[in-house]
Amino acid sequence: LWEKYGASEPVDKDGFQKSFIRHVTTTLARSSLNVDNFSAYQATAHTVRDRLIERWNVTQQAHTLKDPKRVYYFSLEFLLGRSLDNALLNLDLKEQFGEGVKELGFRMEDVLEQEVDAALGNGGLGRLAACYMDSLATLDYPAWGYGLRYTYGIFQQRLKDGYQMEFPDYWLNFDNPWELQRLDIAIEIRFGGSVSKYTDENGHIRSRWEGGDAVQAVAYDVPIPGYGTKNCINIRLWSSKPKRQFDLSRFNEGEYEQAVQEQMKAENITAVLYPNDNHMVGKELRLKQQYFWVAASLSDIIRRFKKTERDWDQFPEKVAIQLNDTHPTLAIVELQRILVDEEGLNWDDAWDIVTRTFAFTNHTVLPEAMEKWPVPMVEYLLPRHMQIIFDVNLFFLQKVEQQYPNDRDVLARMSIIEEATPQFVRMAHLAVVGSHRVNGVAALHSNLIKTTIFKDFVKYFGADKFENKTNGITPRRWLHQANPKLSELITEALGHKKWLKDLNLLKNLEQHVKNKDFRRRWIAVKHSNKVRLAEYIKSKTGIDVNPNSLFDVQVKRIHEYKRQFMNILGVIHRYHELKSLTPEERQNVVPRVVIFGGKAAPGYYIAKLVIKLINNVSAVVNADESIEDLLKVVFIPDYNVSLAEIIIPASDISQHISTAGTEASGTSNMKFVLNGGLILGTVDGANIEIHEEIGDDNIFLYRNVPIDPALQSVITSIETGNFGDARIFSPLINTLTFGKDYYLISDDFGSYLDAQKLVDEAYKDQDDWSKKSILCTARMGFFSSDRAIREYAEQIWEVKPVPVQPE
Ligand code: 26M
Repeated sequence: LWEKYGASEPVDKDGFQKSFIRHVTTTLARSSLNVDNFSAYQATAHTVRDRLIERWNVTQQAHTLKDPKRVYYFSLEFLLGRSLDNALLNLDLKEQFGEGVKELGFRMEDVLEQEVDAALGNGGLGRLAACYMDSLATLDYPAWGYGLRYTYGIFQQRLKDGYQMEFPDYWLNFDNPWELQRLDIAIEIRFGGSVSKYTDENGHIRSRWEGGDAVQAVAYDVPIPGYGTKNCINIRLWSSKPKRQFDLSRFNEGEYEQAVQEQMKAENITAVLYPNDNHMVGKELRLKQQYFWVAASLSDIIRRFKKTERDWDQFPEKVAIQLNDTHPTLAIVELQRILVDEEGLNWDDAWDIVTRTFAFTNHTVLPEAMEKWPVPMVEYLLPRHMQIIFDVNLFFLQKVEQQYPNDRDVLARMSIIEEATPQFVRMAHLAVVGSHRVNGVAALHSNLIKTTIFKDFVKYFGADKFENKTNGITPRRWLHQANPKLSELITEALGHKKWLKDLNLLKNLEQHVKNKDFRRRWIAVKHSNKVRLAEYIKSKTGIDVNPNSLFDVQVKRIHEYKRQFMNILGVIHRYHELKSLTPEERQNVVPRVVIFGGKAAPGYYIAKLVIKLINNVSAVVNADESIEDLLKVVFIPDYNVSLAEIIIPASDISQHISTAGTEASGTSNMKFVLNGGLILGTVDGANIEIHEEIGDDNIFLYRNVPIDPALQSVITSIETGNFGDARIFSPLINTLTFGKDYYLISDDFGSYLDAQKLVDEAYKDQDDWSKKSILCTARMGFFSSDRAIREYAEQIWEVKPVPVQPE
């Protein structure tokens, strides 16, 4: 019967329509007269979901049979965005299903627009995890992601009077076709309680963690299809629920209501994504999230491992766990606890298994982003883990002392415990000590961590433990999906689609640079993407922008180190200059549209003030008829993955102007260049490697030089009240003048303006610009996340692809 009825449904146009109608009728319980765009989206999504589930089953079955070493990517954030278009393209169903949708009376664009983003991440780190899942699936790796299923994703941003307002992102309001609920997979997670000692049958003294409160972790699986393969991997997201059974004594004591109230608190754990990017907040609930997540994930992995009845010492030969930043560091402690307390291994054997299992990626050197947790808080929530951390530290420091006798300073510097009042646990130190590999995310950053925050550890463990894995992005979403016209042009020019799986093949575009017609078509694609963005800007902000202008874009989280402030100061300077030009001089000006987008953490006062300044400048400049189309300033609200897919392909120049040494990598820089946009940037993060790949002529990098007088007149202008009430901006101005100007805006302003002049000059020669643009795209092969994932797989995880057999 399984053979007779279990075959998958056909994926042609007819098969699609049949399934669509079945889902409208049964899943949505609607009639043919009652199908709006949203219902059409749901029915299409469910049809695709069915296909995904088939692949998911086949893949997981193949992996179970083969039992290869698997890799588990632990990330508190997966910033997936929308799934429908991506799944249609990766499964190569877009054409058939598109026709099917059209015949049913809908436009595919409208249908795709209905989907809400899965925004379970803040920015770079979360989106990187999503790109890596796409590459793991595409390259046939036996991989799973583990994360949390937040009820509320990153907040929605709206503007009121130029100020950021935050609104809850209740993304599960309607059903989510991209997840499979697994009510059968529910794991109890304990908090609090106490530790008791006992003597086991061999006379060894052991510890037992008892009491406390327990909640349940319920699994939700998100299938991730690869491109051009049957492989479909899984992201398992945990949701917190009350235990099914609760404290009966409470009932007996007549405290039913209170007992129910207690249970309801369980749901808080996975309620909300913390909206801080590159900033540590020491909230107890955040620590609970971290433990809840790693404990559930490890228990799941261990259950899978135990089915094969292997010895524990083979665990690292079957399991590689990658820690996406320090957020999952407690997994190191939890595995040690399970091995020692529950499985009865001795400490050293257990620790050897632990360190061979984990590897750790660092994403930042900013001091305020380094995770550290107060010892009393850890002790209270996780008493046994706190003991283990102290023991790990003790044994570690004993070995350090052997290597450097009588050097008390080195012990204090390297200790996992910061000796303050109260004491703190330094999660980065714990992650380094508990992993066999540590990596940074771009060449400069990886060198920086070796010479600064991890300097002592490099000396102690040896340099081989520390590696670079330059970030990458998936060309499927960030070119093929976001820029279909450019993708088509590239495929036509190269004569194949293989470049989507082997991005180095884009090199062959270089030979088309000399073809005038190709250049013309290349520019035409960029222009149509700019028209698309101009329409979006008009519809959301009411601002008219001319698509013939130079589109200058800075979209990313708002943070002082990223220096959106410097950008807007530069815009004010440009505005002043424009106003002083004679009519003849104006003839020579390149019209510009300066586009900003990005969220500020809700508690980040200065970042929010930058948004307000941008909006005030926008209001003044856009209303000034005397400068016509020569300058427009736009802040696009609620920047997210779906918006990035519209903005990035429309950019002529984008800004990546962090203070040197602060942006670990940046990944949007790669997305812009891949889409034929040039970049204006500082010598920082992955900008350096992008420069190496694409060459001097195709990037505008600038270096630090001493303070510039132009900055003073801009500041004076704000202080005079030219951009609204000057008083509200004084804290922002103070960061430059009274403070330390920590992010060096004053030092870099002059050279920044010089670089902007070069951009204007270069843009005047449109034909030459088109050559630069083509070369940019052609030389971006290195920045595919496929390359990055292969490096991780071969050099850190030692996992091999497991191709899923074609049916
Ligand atoms: C930590 C504690 C409490 C609450 C939130 C956090 C937290 C959340 C996100 C800390 C950092 C978070 O993300 C940092 C991040 O996105 N870093 C970026 O990582 C990218 C991928 O490697 C790099 O390209 C960026 O340069 C880097 O800033």
